[in-house]
Amino acid sequence: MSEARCGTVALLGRPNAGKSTLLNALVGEHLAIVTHKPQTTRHRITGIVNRPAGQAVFVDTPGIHRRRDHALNRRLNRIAADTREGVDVVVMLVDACRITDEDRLVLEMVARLDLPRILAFNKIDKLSDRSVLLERTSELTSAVEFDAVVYLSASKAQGLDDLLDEVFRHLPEQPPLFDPDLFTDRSERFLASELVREQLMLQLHQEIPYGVAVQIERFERTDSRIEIDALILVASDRHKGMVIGRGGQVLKRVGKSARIAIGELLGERVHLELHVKTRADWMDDEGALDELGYRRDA
Ligand SMILES: Nc1nc2c(ncn2[C@@H]2O[C@H](COP(=O)(O)OP(=O)(O)OP(=O)(O)O)[C@@H](O)[C@H]2O)c(=O)[nH]1
Ligand SMILES: [Mg+2]
Repeated sequence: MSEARCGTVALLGRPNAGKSTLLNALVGEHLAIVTHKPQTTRHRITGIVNRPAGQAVFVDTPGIHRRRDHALNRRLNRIAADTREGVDVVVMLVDACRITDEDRLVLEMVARLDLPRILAFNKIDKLSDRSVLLERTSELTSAVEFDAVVYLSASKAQGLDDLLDEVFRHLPEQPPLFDPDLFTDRSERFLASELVREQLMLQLHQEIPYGVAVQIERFERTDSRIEIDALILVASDRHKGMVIGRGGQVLKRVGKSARIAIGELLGERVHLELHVKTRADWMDDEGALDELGYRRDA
């Protein structure tokens, strides 16, 4: 009988390809935030997947994109591009419905990594005609050699075992890196801040969601619940007004949905207080970006 395998798997792809949805489907928890808006993920997030074959430690990354308008956007690309330390396998995820210039940018990046590569087409549930996959597969695999190609739907949990089979085939034989009871290496504080940001991204419009960041100021367990104070940073006073909303309605909705999501993830009762503060143009302030943890080495 062969020994169990274990290793780290980087998920790379353009914004909106479905990387975070895939991470959540593999782990079975709402670990990484997901929205229909591009550039939702801003940090590397580890999701630990245990199977009889071994342990695969997936790393979700920010979408690789062409926007260069803020220091934040440039950092997001670097966070993704620098995901190679300790990585054993790279999965390039594409939206099967269309291949874009940003996918080609990811392809160039993946080609430079001297690692086993898997090409994964996501969202196949949206394709009425699957014959287009042949052409799209040959476009990408003629540019770069892949060790395997898989087709899946992250949101419908289809094709996940095919992906895992290929992943485990390329992982080294070694004991698990993490305690099998863990599903991430991220702290509860971090997960809570992200679930607040997810609601802000979903409930705000146009450019405002991109100018919002969340910091947890207090995270305390009492006998009966977790008490959390979160600070929402916005880039201007105008945005502050929109985050609060008329009569505080927007903030109230965000707070309620985030409280429920945090409670579900952590399996405990949660009390959540939200505060909003303007920090002018923080997305272009390198000091603020460091403080908020948007670091390449994080
Ligand atoms: N129909 C369908 N939609 C999907 C699938 N996977 C993801 N989506 C949707 O695609 C959108 C983007 O998903 P995310 O998981 O946030 O994408 P991402 O690659 O993490 O995006 P960034 O964090 O911005 O880089 C969301 O609206 C998802 O619900 C799928 O398999 N099928
Ligand atoms: Mg994401």
